[in-house]
Amino acid sequence: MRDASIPEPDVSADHPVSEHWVWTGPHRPPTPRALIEHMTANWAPEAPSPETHPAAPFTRVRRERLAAHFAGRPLVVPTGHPKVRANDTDYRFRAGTDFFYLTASHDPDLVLVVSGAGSTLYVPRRRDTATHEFFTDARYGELWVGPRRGVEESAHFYGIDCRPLEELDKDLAQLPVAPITLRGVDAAVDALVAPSEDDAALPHVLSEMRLVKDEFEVAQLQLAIDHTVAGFADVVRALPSALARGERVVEGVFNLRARVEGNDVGYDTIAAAGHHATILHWTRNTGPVRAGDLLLLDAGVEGPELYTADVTRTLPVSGAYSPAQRRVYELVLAAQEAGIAATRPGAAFLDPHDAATRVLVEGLCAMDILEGPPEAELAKDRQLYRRYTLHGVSHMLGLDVHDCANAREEMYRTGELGEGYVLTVEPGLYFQANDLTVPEEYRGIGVRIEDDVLVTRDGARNLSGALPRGADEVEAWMAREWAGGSPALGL
Ligand SMILES: [Mn+2]
Repeated sequence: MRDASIPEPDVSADHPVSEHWVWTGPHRPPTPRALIEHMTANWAPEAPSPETHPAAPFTRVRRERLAAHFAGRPLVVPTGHPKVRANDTDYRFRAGTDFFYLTASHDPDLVLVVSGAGSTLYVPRRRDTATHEFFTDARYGELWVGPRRGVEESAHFYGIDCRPLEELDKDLAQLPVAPITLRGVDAAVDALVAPSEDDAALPHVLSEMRLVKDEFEVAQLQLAIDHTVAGFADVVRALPSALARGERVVEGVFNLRARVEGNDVGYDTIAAAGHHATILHWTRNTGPVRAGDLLLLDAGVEGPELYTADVTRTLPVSGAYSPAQRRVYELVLAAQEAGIAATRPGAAFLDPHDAATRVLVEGLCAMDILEGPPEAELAKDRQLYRRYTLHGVSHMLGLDVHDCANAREEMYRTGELGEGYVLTVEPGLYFQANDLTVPEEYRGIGVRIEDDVLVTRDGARNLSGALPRGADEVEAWMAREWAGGSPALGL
């Protein structure tokens, strides 16, 4: 049993000391001592949970590898705090990616210290039934926000030594060597630990470790992708409602699947109908969905362990591509096939991009949108095709949708692909509605096709291959979903 921590009356402020009243915080009215005593007594004891986190053996290996990289020098990795949405309401907390990679803990405010001697997770003390904050603190009190794992519970669940967060300050001051800190995540930690010239290396090393996905990560990515595939089918079934109510339906239906199956969406859903498809980050999703339009849906479920999918399909709202839509679609599909075929260990990261771009440029020349010949259009000092292709073809995928963003250039953009990397292959063509360089029949058409690809020992595996991709397959799949009849999500 924990001891009740009824605070002493606050004699430092302007409050009268009273044996009947307790001041529990600077902006709170006093609380009757009798009420505190009543609220902190006579609760049934908690049964300890025998559960351990399935990622615990993996996070241990990651921490050991990270410690070895820095020869055992202490490393401080915070997860950060909830972010304010407005006034006194916060967004739901989402753990810091690097911290989560090393701990699997979803809890806010924690700080991990990795060292050669072993790692320690600093966990805030609980505001449970033994404390007055249990009911006086709307932000942390467990009556308000539900139980949290404290020091003992976290140690068992995550398989790591834990200490009270309140001891972090003192423990850091006693380290024999100055630590290296992951900065920019937790302002309090940034202020607490003196800067080191080695701080800059830590984000690079963490991002580069995260390039290669272990077995747990690949399974979690596949899970997120499978739920995403189901979410795309949900959207197809909901298209009749979208015709009435617009893109909001598309976003809402996909995001429902994401919340039911996973943590959330991995990024804001892009539900872009008609010419909105030519706006790369159309996330307002306030427009209409019209018969005859294409719907570009770029969306990913972030799974329960925070790995996210990132998939795009461009669907004919009425169930069949028009001849002009189909020509653009099939060109983008051919580019994507070339990109996936170029994805293998030892290939340059940019090989899928270059392979897909070549196909797009050949097609744009054949459509008389580019003058040609393709070789001349591809020249580094020309690149006019970028008016229509707009973005790169690949990025790494994992805990972050644009994963491993702090990897050094030579390990990522100008580096090579390795076994265990997961990346997107997502060429697109975007013909703005007012683009006078494009034949009229193509104006306002935007097509992107995006899949999530695992680099294997001898090639690549399309983890999102279960979602139809060929134009005929997409049309047949939409017809099947509609024949199923039910707008319900099958949840
Ligand atoms: Mn993407």
